[in-house]
Amino acid sequence: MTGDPGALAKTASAAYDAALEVIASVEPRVAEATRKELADQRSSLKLIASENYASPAVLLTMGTWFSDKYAEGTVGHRFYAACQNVDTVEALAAEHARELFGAPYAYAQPHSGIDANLVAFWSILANRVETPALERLGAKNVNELSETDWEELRHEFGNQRLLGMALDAGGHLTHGFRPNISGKMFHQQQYGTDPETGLLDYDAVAAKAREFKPLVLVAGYSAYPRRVNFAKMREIADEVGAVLMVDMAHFAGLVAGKVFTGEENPVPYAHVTTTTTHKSLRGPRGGLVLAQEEFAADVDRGCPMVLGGPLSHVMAAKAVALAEARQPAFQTYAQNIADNAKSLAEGFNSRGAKLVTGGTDNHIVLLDVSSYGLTGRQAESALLDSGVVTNRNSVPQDPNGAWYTSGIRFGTPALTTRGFGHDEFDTVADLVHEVLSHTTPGTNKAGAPSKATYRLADGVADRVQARAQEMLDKNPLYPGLELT
Ligand code: DSN
Repeated sequence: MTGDPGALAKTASAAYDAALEVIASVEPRVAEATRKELADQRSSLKLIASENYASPAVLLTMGTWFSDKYAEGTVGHRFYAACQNVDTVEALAAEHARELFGAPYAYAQPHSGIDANLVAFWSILANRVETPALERLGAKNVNELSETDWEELRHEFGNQRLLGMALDAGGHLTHGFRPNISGKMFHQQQYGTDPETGLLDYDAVAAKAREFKPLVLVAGYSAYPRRVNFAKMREIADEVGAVLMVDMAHFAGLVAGKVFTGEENPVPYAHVTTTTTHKSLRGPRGGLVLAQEEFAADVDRGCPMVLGGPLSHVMAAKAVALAEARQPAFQTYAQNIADNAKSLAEGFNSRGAKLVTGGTDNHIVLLDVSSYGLTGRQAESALLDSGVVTNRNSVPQDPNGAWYTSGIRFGTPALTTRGFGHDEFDTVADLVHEVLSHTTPGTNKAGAPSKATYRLADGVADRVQARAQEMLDKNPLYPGLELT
């Protein structure tokens, strides 16, 4: 950010006051909930690994008349008139993304991570299935296909294979999980992690890929607390003739901030890379696709192939956030995210807690709460009672399944934005340990053991909240932003 932070905070305060007054004149309950959301976020320890706090500049950019504009198509090639200003912001978002990540091509339209992944899947299918089939059938595009040809093409689309990381190993549901469309549109198989270490076993991934021969090999995770070697994943993809797609939604901030470099930076190795823009990247809620030139034209067909009209106000905010991420200060922020995750993991380890893989080298710490005799659901609720906001998560081969789970996932991006460092994260580990070691499983109405109910010893929530508040007060959210 350039300019005097104090003066900018004052200006932002006036802007939000004015906005809330205008909103309240129509629906005061929305204005009230908006105020309350800020107060709630300010007074809790936000440790959800996929959340962050975007800057006032990013937030304010989303609240404009760009929201009113339709702009299906691509920059300079729209299905609607008068898109000159949308062209400006979309081109800026794409330019910042290309420069920041060193990608040949960037597409800023996806509304979310799942949309970005859908765009990527369809671009890969178009590039590797549709185009060769059209050539073989002597057609320029699908409109020239006969009914029989079209049937054949549909069959080819429907018979493609995808290999992704299993959900309970830390993968994401869009990486081929059965209840997600990715698990229905592809024949899918999953790779897991080593049962002893919890770490990715590249030889096992390679063996599975040789046997399954997927069209798409997906790398990336939402709950794996370790770095991935993308050079090795590309080698596996090349050996079996697969396209390497990397979903870096969780760790895009660590790539942008040059914490993940060399073989840990997916962008040069993946054919197509997807991300969200609101997690460690600290932008607006949205998605982004980066691609090698070979896939650019197919990614560009994302809207209207699988996306509705672009959210121009969000693309404008992506441009602002990506500009922020290109500042040197973002590299310091990204390094702090990773250092703080280590501090949190050490804090847990020194208190005897059990971590999946034993630690972390990214922004995630995955705590196995079975060592406290709890399910993830019980632990998540007891922590929330104490002002600690986390989410429950499966651990590898989780005996409690994806609903109750045995894990709690912690992430450091949000509190790092607030200014937390080593000592604060050690205290966070202490507070979590205090809550969990004073929580006992409850019973259901029939008196049988329950995976959901729990009892938190008296006084613990208040004690933990008071200690958390001290740290929160010292590290204010949006310093200087005061609503009247
Ligand atoms: N909701 C995101 C996360 O928490 O990881 C992924 O969908």
